[in-house]
Amino acid sequence: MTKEWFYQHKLGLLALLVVFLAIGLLASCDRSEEGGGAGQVQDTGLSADANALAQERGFTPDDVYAALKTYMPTGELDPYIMFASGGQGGQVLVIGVPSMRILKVIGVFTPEPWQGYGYGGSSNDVLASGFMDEDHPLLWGDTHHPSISETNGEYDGKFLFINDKANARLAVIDLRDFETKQIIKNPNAINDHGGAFVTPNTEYVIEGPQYAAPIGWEYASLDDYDAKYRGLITFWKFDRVTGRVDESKSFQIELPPYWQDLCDAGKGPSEGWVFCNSFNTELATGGVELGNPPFEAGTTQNDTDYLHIINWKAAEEVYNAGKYDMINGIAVISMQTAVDEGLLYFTPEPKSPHGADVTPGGEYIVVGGKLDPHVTIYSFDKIMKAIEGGGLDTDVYGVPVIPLDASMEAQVELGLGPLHTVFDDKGYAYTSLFLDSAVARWALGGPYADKHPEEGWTLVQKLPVHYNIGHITAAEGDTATPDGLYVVALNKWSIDRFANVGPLLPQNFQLVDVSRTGDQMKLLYDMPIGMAEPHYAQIIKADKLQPFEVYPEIGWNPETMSIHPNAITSPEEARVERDGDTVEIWMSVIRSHFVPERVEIKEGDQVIWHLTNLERTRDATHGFALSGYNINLSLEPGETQTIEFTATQPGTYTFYCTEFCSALHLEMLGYFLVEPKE
Ligand code: RUQ
Ligand code: CUA
Repeated sequence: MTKEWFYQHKLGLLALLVVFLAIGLLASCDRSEEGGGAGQVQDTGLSADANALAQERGFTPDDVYAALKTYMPTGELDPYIMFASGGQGGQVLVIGVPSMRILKVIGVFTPEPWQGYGYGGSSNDVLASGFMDEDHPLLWGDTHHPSISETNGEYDGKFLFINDKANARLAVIDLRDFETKQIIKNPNAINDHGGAFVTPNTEYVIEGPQYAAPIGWEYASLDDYDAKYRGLITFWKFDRVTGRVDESKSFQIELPPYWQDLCDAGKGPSEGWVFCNSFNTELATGGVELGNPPFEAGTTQNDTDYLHIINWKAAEEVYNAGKYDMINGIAVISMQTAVDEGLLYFTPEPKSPHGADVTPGGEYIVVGGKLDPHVTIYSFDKIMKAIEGGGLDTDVYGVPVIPLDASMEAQVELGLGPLHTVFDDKGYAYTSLFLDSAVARWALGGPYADKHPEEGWTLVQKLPVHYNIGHITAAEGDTATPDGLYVVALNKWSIDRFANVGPLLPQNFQLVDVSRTGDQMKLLYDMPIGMAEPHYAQIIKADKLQPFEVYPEIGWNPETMSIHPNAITSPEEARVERDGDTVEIWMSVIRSHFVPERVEIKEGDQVIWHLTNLERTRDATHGFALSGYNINLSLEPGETQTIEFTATQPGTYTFYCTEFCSALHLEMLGYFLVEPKE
């Protein structure tokens, strides 16, 4: 039996094992009732120990199935990798699926000492590029929606994008080293939500808006809400070669001050279009303390809000034709131009909607109305026919509105609080039901109807989850060809699922097995997230990721992804040079010493310190912590970093390696002596 054979038949083998075990459990129950011993359990293929343990812990066959599905023996790697937002922690979590082991926390909007992110090296520049301005640093973010770069509508595993809802920022992570390379502060928006998500070939990374504000968030009284407040969707042009967003080729479209929410990009027949929910078509401005209805009541008066239907390919042409205004350094297509050029349409959507998700083939858009027990399915084809038919009425801002009966394909009643929908390879959709605390599996119709035994547009199963599910994600779920083995429920509350750790509880990711059809969804695993509240996540096949094992060459600068001009390649090149008040240090770092080990300077000196990790061995990372100066680097094999500071504090300081890199790691240190001025 070769290893390959085993892997190909792993699922079958697992199923067999479970059947055997179930029979074994039943048989051994019978035996114990008969007073028989456990002597024959070897027949199950499991050891007597394993069988006894399952019995001792009272495992059902489902428990054993779940355990076998999620267990990874040492050295075996997860077939999927999940990138989850780190919520108000501002980071991205990297998690193996199905084991649900946390593999990494990527520092994005918040400094992350473990990676030396924001403590002296080039990552300081990355963080600083996302500040409001020099005097107003932003040292955290609220990450919501990670988005893996795509080629032809499939995750390509090259880049990851994520938004910061709190400050309207976008981050670019390079998946060659899983490090944040760029943060952009949106020059015209102060918060965002419906992003990041990408067009099918990552031409653009889209940042949708949330709470309306004047463009450029200039002061305006809420009495002028209708006239001065606006929504704003941004199309960030992504350059794969530089691995950066090119702000000079990006543009925005002004939208009415409805609160645009989640968006998704069309694909296949709907490629070139973007679909965004909205709520607060009531234009409520709050003020419960003044006797106005609170926002939660004011924004939920209307039975329907507007699904925004935006033609980004046409918008790109309008932008290329120069029909925009430059506002705060970026091109903004006005609402009037958007209407005149046929870039923007609405269709009603019930009621206070949240998620808008395009089916894998791009034929339909599924919308979950938080206050409506249905999901509403729109046909892109019908939308196009209605637009071509013309004669549409408009909303108060002059945007054409396609009547619901002209755009809708179907509605499926699922239960309370439908939010987000993801898809599998069997023609099913999975919708999170926040109020019901359940995952609804339902059968798609149209071209998907012959993939499953059920009738199209029908509810198939509701699986309870724990508790208050927000987002839901599926293996390769946002691609044109989802995998359909696993779904993860991203639950907001965990209540009683884990040991009490005080009044602030972890969130709960629940892994669900969706490999079988019909009502056979099964809960497999509970994973506590004790570091903020993740929103969305995406799951990619692990073999699509090809990160570096060590940096390609000694002297690699992760910021530029090229050789650092101040890299050195051997300890012999290490040195200290003084030029007036400026002291420049070229330091080598290798097990288990720094060269030089003594750095002696004078109070007030300007210090420029280049450090190169000369290691070529995988995992031979060294840290560099400098006491008293808030400096802490992580130097991965081959990496070069530069830190710059003024030696304002005289005294005797130490620098040392923070990674236990060798038996003589504790000896990996040096003295930094700052001689006081007279
Ligand atoms: S949100 S729970 Cu994506 Cu920010 Cu829906
Ligand atoms: Cu290098 Cu410890």
